[in-house]
Amino acid sequence: VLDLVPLTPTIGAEVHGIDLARPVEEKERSFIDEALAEWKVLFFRDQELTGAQQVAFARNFGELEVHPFAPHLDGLPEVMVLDHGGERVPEGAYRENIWHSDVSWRAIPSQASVLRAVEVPALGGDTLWADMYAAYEGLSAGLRAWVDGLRAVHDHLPAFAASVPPERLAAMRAEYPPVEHPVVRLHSVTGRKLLYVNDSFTTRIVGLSRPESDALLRFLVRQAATPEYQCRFHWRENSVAVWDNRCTQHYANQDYWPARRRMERVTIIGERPVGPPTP
Ligand SMILES: O=C(O)CCC(=O)C(=O)O
Ligand SMILES: [Fe+2]
Repeated sequence: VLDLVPLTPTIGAEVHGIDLARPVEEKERSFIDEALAEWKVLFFRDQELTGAQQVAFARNFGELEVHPFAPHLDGLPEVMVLDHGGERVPEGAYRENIWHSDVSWRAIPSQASVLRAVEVPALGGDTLWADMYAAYEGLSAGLRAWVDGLRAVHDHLPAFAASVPPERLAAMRAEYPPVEHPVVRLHSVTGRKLLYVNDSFTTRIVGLSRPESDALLRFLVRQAATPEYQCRFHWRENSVAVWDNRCTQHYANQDYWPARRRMERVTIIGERPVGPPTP
């Protein structure tokens, strides 16, 4: 029987009583939909899944994304591979250890992701998620009213510059130029407002001077790093996390070097972010 155990008062819940390898029944799908809307990230333990089964599970929630740059499984372009280990993280390199919302540099960022742990270090390698509704609601009324009407530029270049050769980076930039999104986003399912700027990919607030933009952005992106807004998950092999990529940000802790950690992710396509109506 389906059962849910929250990890914190607002974000993160472990779900028991479902085998993700089997076709999902309608009542299970609506349970997951409702739980995800409320808890923003769901965790499932002991899910032995092939890549194809992970793809089939994720398809229940929408069309799947193929990441334009990341490595994937042979013959399964929807299964992105995150495999780190052996080497110490090079200075400035991006190992998902900066707070972010996945591919916010796309005009249509992801709706949700299904991430499975394939190989985990004996210690460390936890992932943290932040509740970006709570981050928005934690701002003062005066600041909320101001940021409600702002837009910001998102760009993959600063995050990937240190780990991608310059020629390749130029091609990526040409194919995915910077995009603009509202600083405050309305969630299409819950209708709630959330803070939609992140430390990895948001580069500028539109209409402000450079120093104004830098100062405000630094303040806003730091909200995801507030412990009160977070949950933290310790992985075991075959643990699965499903997160709503609209109202959460995440951070993969890189504390396990020189051990290896391998994850596989299937991602569901989202929609163009929409801001609150102008008053
Ligand atoms: O490896 C992780 O725990 C999360 C990595 C990440 O940022 C992602 O899968 O989007
Ligand atoms: Fe990510």
